[in-house]
Amino acid sequence: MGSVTLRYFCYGCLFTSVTWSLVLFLYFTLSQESQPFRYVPIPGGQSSSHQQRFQPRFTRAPPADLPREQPHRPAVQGRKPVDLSPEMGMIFNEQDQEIRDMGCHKHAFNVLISNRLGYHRNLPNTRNEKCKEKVYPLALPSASVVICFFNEAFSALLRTVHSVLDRTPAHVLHEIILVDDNSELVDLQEELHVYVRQNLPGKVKLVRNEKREGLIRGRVIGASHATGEVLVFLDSHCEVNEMWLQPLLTPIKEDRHTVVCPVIDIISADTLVYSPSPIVRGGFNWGLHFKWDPVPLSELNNPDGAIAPIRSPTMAGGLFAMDRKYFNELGQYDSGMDIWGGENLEISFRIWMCGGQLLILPCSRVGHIFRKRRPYGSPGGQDTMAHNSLRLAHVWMDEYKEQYFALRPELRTRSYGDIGERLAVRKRLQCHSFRWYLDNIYPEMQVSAPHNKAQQPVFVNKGLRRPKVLQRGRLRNLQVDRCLAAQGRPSQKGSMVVVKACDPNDPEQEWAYDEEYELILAGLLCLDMSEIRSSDPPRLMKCHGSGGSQQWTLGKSNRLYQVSVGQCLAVTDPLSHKGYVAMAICDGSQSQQWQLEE
Ligand code: UD2
Ligand code: MN
Repeated sequence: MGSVTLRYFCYGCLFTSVTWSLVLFLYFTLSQESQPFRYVPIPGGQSSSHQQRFQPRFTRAPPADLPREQPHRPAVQGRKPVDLSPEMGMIFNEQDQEIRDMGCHKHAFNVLISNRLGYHRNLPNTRNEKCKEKVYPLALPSASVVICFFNEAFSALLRTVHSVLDRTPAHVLHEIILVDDNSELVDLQEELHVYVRQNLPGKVKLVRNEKREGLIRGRVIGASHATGEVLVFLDSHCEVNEMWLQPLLTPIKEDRHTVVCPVIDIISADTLVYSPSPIVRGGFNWGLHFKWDPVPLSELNNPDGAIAPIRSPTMAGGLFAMDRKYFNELGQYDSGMDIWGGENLEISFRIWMCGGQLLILPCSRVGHIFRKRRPYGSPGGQDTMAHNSLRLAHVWMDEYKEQYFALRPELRTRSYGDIGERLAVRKRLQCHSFRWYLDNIYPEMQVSAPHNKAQQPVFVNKGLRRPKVLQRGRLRNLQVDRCLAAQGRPSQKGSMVVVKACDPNDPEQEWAYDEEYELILAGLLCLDMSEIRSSDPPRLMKCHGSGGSQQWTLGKSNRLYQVSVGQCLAVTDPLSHKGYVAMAICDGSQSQQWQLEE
């Protein structure tokens, strides 16, 4: 599982550098482009809008305009797109808490916010301005969108589907194929069936696997039901942005051996905030983990500059479009691969080595909820990433598989099933060698002597700048008249915080509140709230700069609201000298009143 953690770490690090202020700026100021097609609304739906931003209200009764949801079944939501507001994360009662905690456990993202957002929301326009000037052919190949899912949160899945219906011109959208990979959540199955029948007739097809196949065979099954000219694969927790499909279909129309990916924008798992990704391209390391790389200058050196297609050595895996017949000719996927992992590198190597090309289209943007952990395992508990990587190493990497084995010597003798059919694909297509791929497509890849250490992923954009401090001082609790400080040393990672007698001369009591809504103690560590267990107390952790668990709003109301858990910081037992604090449902009580004073 170590390898799996690394993979997620890669994602996390890439995105930490997207500054919160930029996100907010983009989110709240940029206007939307006109929409070429809208899904025809079904009359009678409720609508909701959220005008009040950054002034959370702290009553126990939710504001009337906040969409309510039932624990397991989000109400059929309004058809009018809503805006995300920070108060959507607030917890008003035990039911909210339960939805949030269950959602975190089952889906590893904030289902409370997802449900309140509903199935239609406005997204910030994250495309480069120059994209608006691009003209795409009216006649484009028709697309079958394939979405394979296992135990997906209903609202996230439906938002994925509706975002496609809302933002895709009808004439290019042939169909949407939903492949239920034998999900175990009963209400998901039943509700979805009813919802598709009642609200999504026509273009949306629902297929259910009789047993869990995993996303790789799942996608092949989805593709086998498709009849459009181009297959477009999406994860089940995405939101497509304006004009997402035309930039993808155009290069395929020009050359059907071109496989294309959108830029994958970031939807925060904690807050559901949609923010732009930097333009990067796909690579990998010798542990066979996908990673993002900076785009080499040679790629940016063309007349179209920032919006030109970028040749990418690999794809992230979840979001891409490919001519359907070409997908079949090229050998679909390796059906000996299970559940999750490795198929993205396998198809990337295959595309390049067997005569195709893989491009990222900066003018196509699709958001994806990046989770910090995968909320599901494999049926037999196996490490499917290792199994799948072994298969791809043995089929495609020739002598370079030694680079992998140098890092994973325990896998040298591990069995990986029959790869005869895959070797036959390679032979049939007369593919290049892996050496050719490295020399021509990924010359940046360092080939290390087998005894060298693992290559560390490249973290683009990391540590570009420190956010500006807005306010400094001690954080005094108004009820107990004591100040927030580390329980141990302020430099000790993981230390809890407590309230102590205020001392204006003690630098260890000085907090900085910055434009990214972080609270930094003594210039060292950030106040952080576990995203998985909201019952844990907040702790001091290394600042990660990506909001969520380290994002606090400190308004005029004196409440210290944690956006990621939707709760307020409170002194737990005001009469005790121990000074413990914890997160609690925001109730406006004295124990939740804080002042940052210089
Ligand atoms: C990334 C890819 C994902 C896939 C994976 C490697 C992106 C944005 N995502 O991981 O598409 O290429 O790397 O394998 O590039 N699912 C099933 N059955 C299963 C397990 C998962 O249908 O047994 C579905 C799942 O509901 C989701 C999709 O497969 O819609 C991808 O799974 P994920 O979101 O857990 O993978 P992710 O984004 O971490
Ligand atoms: Mn995903």
